[in-house]
Amino acid sequence: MARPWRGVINEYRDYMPLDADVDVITLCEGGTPLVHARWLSELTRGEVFVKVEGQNPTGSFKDRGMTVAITGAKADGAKAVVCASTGNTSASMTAYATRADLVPIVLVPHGKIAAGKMAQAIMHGAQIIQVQGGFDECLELSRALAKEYPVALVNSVNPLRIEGQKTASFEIIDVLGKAPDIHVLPVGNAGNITAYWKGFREYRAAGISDSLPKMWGFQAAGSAPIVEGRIITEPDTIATAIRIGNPASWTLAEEARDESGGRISAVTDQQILAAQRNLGAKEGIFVEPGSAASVAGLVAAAEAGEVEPGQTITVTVTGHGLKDIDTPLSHRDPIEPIVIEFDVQAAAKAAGLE
Ligand code: AN7
Repeated sequence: MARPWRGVINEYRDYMPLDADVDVITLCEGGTPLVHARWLSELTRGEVFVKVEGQNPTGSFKDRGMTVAITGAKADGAKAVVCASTGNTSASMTAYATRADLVPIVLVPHGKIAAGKMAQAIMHGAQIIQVQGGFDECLELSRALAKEYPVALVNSVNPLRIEGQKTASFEIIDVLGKAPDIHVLPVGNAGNITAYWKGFREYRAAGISDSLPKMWGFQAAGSAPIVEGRIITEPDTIATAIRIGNPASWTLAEEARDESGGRISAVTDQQILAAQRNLGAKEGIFVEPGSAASVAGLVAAAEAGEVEPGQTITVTVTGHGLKDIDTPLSHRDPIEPIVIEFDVQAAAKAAGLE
């Protein structure tokens, strides 16, 4: 019998800055599928694989970092934890905090987080504070609370978050047997691009892989501070997960881009919505809008002739589509329901079989 997956701390223990006897707080996160993508492979004339992070316990990649951050906070004797969030961090943090008996305090932008993510934090028993402002203001408040009160900050400015999230790179190399030529992902607060780059470098330093990918990051056009080289004070995009105007890991993201010979570019909301639809309809993978930014970026680059043929490309899709069903449904033609009587012929007719 195959042994069960034990979560990213236990699977990658040698790469974790934790004491050997630490009490590991885990939901068995990680070990997510790397799915071959036919449509994207044809489009790029390469081999494209999608890293489906929506398969994590709370439906996003945040769980990889949260297991480490919460394990660390608990070991340090914390009683309460705080985070700012566009939604997924709060869903993840509240789940792990409750397992560790820590009080979760969550600051989110008022009216700007997807209903599914809000439901998660509520069901995990959090105190949710809605701030009149965006993510950047929420992060500023969270930092201040952690500085002045006995609460531990678990946003990705906490280095333990990065240590956990880097394991996605390990998994990609473990499955492919090599590093990809290009790795593509969405960029918001820029913790994840920083973490992937760290993971790819650590595996090469350990001699497990012998090359490094180019890091390609994509921001939403209305919230693209790194692309534009300036803080965006009123970021705007339907992809609320990455609606961030002043990323905490801005410089580290630029380093990942420049050291790898990669790029960070912008994609429009229309491109994001189209990529989300196509990934669902052509590959069978339903992701949230923020996650589709990576796919939208790869599609745009391929269509512009910017992808050399014959490359191995991995694309992270960061969160599950079910977290936000309102955005994609409200941006497509209304679906007329077909209602029939209890009758085989009526069903056959409605299904277009006769
Ligand atoms: C689905 O939950 O910032 O560049 O507070 O939820 O590492 O910030 C979420 C970010 C991409 C961007 N995709 O990652 C939060 C939050 C999804 C996300 C990102 C987020 P980073």
